[in-house]
Amino acid sequence: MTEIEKGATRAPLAQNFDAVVIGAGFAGLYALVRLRQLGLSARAIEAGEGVGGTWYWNRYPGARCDVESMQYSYSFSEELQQEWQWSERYPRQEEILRYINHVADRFDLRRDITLQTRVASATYDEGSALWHVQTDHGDTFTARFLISAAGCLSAAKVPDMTGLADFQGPWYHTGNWPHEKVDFRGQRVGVIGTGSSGIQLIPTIAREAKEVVVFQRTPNFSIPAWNRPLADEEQRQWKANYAENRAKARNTRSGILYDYSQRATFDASEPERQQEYERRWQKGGANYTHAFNDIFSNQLANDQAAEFVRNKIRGTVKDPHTAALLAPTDHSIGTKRICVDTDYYATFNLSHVSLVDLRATPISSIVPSGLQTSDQTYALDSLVFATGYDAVTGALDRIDLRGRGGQTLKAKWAQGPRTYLGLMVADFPNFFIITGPGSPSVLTNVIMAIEQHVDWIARCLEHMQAQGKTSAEPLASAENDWVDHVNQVASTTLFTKSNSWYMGANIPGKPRVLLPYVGGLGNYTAICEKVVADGYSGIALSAGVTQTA
Ligand code: NA7
Repeated sequence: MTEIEKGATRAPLAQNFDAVVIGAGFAGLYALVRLRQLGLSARAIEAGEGVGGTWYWNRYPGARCDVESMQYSYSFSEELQQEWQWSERYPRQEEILRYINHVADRFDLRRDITLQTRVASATYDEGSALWHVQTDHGDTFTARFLISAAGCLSAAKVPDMTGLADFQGPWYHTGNWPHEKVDFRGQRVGVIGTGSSGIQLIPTIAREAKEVVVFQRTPNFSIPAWNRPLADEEQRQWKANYAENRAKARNTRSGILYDYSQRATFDASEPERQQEYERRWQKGGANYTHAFNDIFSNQLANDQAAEFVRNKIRGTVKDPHTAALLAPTDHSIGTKRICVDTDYYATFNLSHVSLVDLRATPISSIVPSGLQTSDQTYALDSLVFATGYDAVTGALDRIDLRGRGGQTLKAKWAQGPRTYLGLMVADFPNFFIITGPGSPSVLTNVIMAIEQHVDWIARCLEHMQAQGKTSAEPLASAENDWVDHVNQVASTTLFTKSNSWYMGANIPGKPRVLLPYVGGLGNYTAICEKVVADGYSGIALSAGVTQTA
């Protein structure tokens, strides 16, 4: 089968594979590479018209990765990492999408991908020990293994707002942006949301639009990117030491080679602290939050790092009232995803850009001519929702996914996700999740996390092949222990105190749980390795159509 099968008019397919992979972003593509190496047949099912996942959909003006180009790329192929040339310190969405398309071609992956198709349901059949997968095209696939590469930030969330259907102008969500250029020239544009996406988009749109009104519920901390072209010499140096650099990165907390300080905040004098914050501010990027080693665990330490940024905001934004609104005081720095920007705060000095504080004057409704808050109606030609995602669990929640006894994953996770290592779920045999809840996922350079997960899954499947096993399923006790461990580590940090999407707090009714594992990628990898060394401890490996005890 080939990519030609994409498109709304094709006939439904029915076929058996060793593995069905949900999604063809970074995770899905690498899963295909590894499954093919094992000699397994596999099919990735992808909703987009092209590969790329999050980077296929997130085409909004200013979209850029907040991990540097030389690190935000696959490490599994030395040839690939040597041959690809990045152009800027932080990669633009277009460049990342070009890269991922290059990977799909280079490794001849397209023949195993069905595009423009969504997995609607996946049901484990205990009789045959196979997964039955149905798509929105009426395809029926069976597979022994079901691998989710559905992504952590792929279920875009447009808030329920009365009147949106009657809005006269166009509206957009950053996570589902049109493929053709949106022309904002001469327009009055309303932007709702000031997370990473809004913070990247607002300065970019402001260069074009006649007027930009930013509707802010919660301000976020943002560090300048100081983005710049990547010098040939800098790339050459990276590439000369790529293998070594990647190995080091994999052992860090976030899978990124940062300058992680070993010093506690109050071991430094006040002038030393200020000097260190300033040095990192001038360097730019999320590395700022590693200025001292206790920023995520000690409230007073965090307050120091946060106050430095608030002072920068006050020093940049000329109107004191706007500056005060932009300076976050409701959460600790880093406990909501730190943003990395180009000219974000300075954009509010432009006369055609204004900020509306939704805490003081909440949105009442969208009206045909614009947006109404509790005190005013704003006339707008177009609206942008930079309102984020049902993160980490949202993409899987949208699939009718059923394990033993017809139990849905949604029901199992009703009080919060339960996994073993963030990778597997009890009562869902042979189901693997790449960067699932309870794994480091969104707290890392996600490509490093993806590679670690896919490699682990591939080794598990290889082990099963060698041992003549056909079923892998975590023990309920192992899952319980892992969930307890994830929550225990979370409780030692400041993350659990913030109303962030890391905590599911942006989705009404979502259980309040720290979704990623905060123990760090290096430590997490060591735990996964120990599980392997102990003969896949916590996992029942069996042959035939047997049930776990
Ligand atoms: P985020 O970080 O979830 O930001 C969403 C923003 O939208 C945030 O400021 C929200 O305010 C705001 N929001 C959400 N719903 C509403 C409603 N109903 N009314 C007003 N404002 C709202 O999503 P992003 O796309 O920016 O970034 C996601 C990740 O992608 C990012 O962390 C990077 O990892 C890449 P709130 O804070 O909830 O008050």
